Amino acid sequence: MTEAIHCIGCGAEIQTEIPGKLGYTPNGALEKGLESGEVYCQRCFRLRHYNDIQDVHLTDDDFLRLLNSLGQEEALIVNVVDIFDFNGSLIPGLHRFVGNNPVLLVGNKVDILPKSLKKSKMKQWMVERAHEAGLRPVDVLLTSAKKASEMEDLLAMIEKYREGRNVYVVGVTNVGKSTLINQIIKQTAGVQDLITTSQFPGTTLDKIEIPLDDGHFLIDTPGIIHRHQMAHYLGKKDLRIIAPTKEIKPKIYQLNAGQTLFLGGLARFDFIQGDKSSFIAYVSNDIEPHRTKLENADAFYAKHVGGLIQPPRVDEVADFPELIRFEFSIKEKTDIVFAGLGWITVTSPGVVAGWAPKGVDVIRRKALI
Ligand SMILES: Nc1nc2c(ncn2[C@@H]2O[C@H](COP(=O)(O)OP(=O)(O)OP(=O)(O)O)[C@@H](O)[C@H]2O)c(=O)[nH]1
Ligand SMILES: [Mg+2]
Repeated sequence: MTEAIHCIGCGAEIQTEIPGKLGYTPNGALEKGLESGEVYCQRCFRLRHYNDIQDVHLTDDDFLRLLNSLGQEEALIVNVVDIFDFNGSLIPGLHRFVGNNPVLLVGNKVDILPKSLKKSKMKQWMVERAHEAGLRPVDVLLTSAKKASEMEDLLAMIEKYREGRNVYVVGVTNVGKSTLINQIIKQTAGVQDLITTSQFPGTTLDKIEIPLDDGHFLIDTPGIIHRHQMAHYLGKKDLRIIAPTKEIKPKIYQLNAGQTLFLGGLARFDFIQGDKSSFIAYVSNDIEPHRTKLENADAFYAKHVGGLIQPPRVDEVADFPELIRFEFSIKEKTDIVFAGLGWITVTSPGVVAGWAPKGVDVIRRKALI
């Protein structure tokens, strides 16, 4: 039997039989790929050239099987999280899966956080949250895979902690694992954009092994998809809007009790009780907040969602879940986080409510900034 060929872009096993199924590659493309030494499947080809995503289904079981195998091997685990969506990008139970292997915690996408945020404070905050989740990272690093910042530090840390072992890069979908590995490949081998990346969840489909110079491997892995994240409920065009690509400009609002702030039509924030104070919205610059009276908010939403307040776009409103309300009593400076969308910082005591599409989490956390 010949050895299976895997797509260098997403890791899927290449097959030439069933179009539309995982790993499908037309015969001609396969031959060309074999000649050049880089075989890409049709899905990767479309994604890379036309930014067009073809849905395939990976189950959480596949992902858990992969995670389970991590504890059975001696390796360095690089856990990448999206610092814009920290809580949403922690893998539940990761500390149990990795066994005794060291974990290096990498907070990626630092380029979109406001510059006013001190890196040392951010790292400290990440360590605290990791400890709460039972994870004891050997070290913490902030990176921007997109801007290629801190790549030398990352490489040095990987070398320091891997001690001649394989390196597994793990994390939930869309945190930037593949983009990060592409930067490493670019720095060390000069090859650009080898692995397929995209703004859609579920890009990498199987392990991708990149040889290191001592015979070991740097391994990209598919990310688990968190169903409670906003990305799951939006169309492709809206996804582009909610994922911030540039440094977030915080928007400050002076609100009185009895006022409501809509984040596009995606989420809603009610200030129910408390003295007039400042509220700071940290969401993609492309999402426009709208202020209304709390007593009119239901009617306002029903009338304007898909129109004055978007996303969702008008043709997606019908499929968009209703907003569900979570109430919080605030004592200290707190962030109300809308999973995958961003957060609103509440600066003084009071009672507030956060609303998100049914299925999406709204949580509170100690203020980050
Ligand atoms: N702003 C910003 N965006 C980033 C950064 N790194 C990655 N991205 C973007 O995040 C999206 C997801 O990147 P990927 O590298 O495909 O993410 P992944 O973790 O490999 O995702 P899966 O393969 O689905 O598990 C892409 O649109 C990237 O351009 C970063 O440092 N900053
Ligand atoms: Mg990937």
